[in-house]
Amino acid sequence: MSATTEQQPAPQTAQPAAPGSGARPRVLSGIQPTSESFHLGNYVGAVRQWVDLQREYQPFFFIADQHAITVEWDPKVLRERTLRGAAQLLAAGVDPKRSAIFVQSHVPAHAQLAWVLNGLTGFGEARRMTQFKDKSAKGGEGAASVGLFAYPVLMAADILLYRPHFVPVGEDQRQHLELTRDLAQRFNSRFKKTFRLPEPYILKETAKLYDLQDPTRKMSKSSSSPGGIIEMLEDPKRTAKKIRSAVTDSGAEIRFDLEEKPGVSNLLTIASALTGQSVAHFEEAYAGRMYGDLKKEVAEIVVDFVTPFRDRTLEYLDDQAYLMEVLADGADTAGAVAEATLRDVYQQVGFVAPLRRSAAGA
Ligand code: ATP
Ligand code: LTN
Repeated sequence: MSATTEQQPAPQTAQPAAPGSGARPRVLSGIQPTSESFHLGNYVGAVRQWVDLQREYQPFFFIADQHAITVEWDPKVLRERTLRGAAQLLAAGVDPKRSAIFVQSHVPAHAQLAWVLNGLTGFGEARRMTQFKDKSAKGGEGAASVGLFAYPVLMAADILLYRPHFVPVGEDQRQHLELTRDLAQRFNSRFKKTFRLPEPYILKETAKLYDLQDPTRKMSKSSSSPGGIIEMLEDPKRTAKKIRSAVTDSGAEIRFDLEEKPGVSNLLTIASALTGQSVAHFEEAYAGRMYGDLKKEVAEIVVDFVTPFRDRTLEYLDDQAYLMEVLADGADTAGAVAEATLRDVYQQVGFVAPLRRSAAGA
C-alpha cells in the first residue's frame, strides 16, 4: 500500500485465503454508522486503505453500531445508516470473498467480552481517555452516558477477540489502542496468555482532507458545515457546486502550502488522492492559472469518482437480500473466531461452562 504508516508490516507473499482461514496475518477495523454517508476524508483516510490491506492480510471489517448508541440516536436512522455503511464498504471495493464484513451487534461476543474487560479497567484509566473528555465536554460529564465512558472498553473487546496483528485507525484512536494493549497485557498476566497485543497501524501520513469552508479544520461528519464536507452519497451536482464554492486563499499562486494556502492545498490533495498523480504534477499543470480553473478540474475529478461510487452503493442498497447475505457470511466467519476466544476467556475468569444440550433437546 502507498500509505506511510508508523508500523509498516512486512509484505506477505502468501496466496489469497478465504476470510477467517488463518493463512495470513489478521487486520481488523471498524467504522461507526453515525452519518448518512461516508465523507471523502473517511474514504481516502480509512476505507481505501482497508481495500488495499485485503491483498496481504486477512481482514475483519465491521460497522460499529453498538458504538453509535453511546450518544443520542434514532433507531430508524441507525438501521438505515448501518446498511448504508455496509453498502459503501462494498462499493469501495472491500471484497466479501477476502474480508469478513459484518455488523458489530451480529456478533454478541463483542458485548460479552466488553463486560469482562470492564471488570479489569480502572475508572480513572477510562476517565483519562481524551475522546470521552472531548465528547462529554459539551453537556458536561453528568450528561454523558455510561456507554460513552465505556466506549474504549468495547473497542478493546472488538479488537482482542480476533487476535489481530494490526489495527488500522486514524491518529485520534491511538489512545484507545494503547488502552487495548494495556488491557490485553493485564489479562494475560493475571490469567493465562490469551490475547495478542495488537500493533498500532496508525494511518498518519495518508491524505488528510480539510473542510472546504474552513480548510484549517479537518473534514468531519460531526463538525463540518454542510458546505464544508464532500459526502460520498450526495447528489454529485451538489458536490461540484460545493467544490466550486470552496474557500481559497489570498494571492493567486497555485502551490501546496498548508500554512499559507490551506484552501488551495486541500484542493491539490483531493486531486492527487483521487487521480494517483502527484501534488507536484498539479502544481506544474496550474502554474500561472487561476484558482477557478483548479476548482473546476477538482470538481470534475471528484464527480467522476463519486458518481459510480454512489451508483454502486445504491445498487447494493436496492439488493438488500444480497447485502444481508454478505453480512450473514461475515458474521459467521467473525462469530466463529470471536466465540472461540470468548470461551477461552470465560474459562480463564472462572465462569462455569453451561451444559450444552443438543438442538434436538436430547
Ligand atoms: P467524527 O466527526 O464523528 O469524529 P469523522 O468524520 O472524524 O467523525 P470517524 O468516524 O472518526 O470520522 O473516522 C473514520 C475514519 O476516517 C478514521 O480512520 C479517520 O481517521 C478517518 N478520517 C476521518 N476524517 C478524515 C479526514 N478529514 N481526512 C482523512 N481521514 C479522515
Ligand atoms: N472508534 C473507532 C471505530 C471503531 C474501531 C473499533 C476501530 C470501533 N471499534 C475497533 C478499530 C478497531 C472510530 O471512531 N474511528
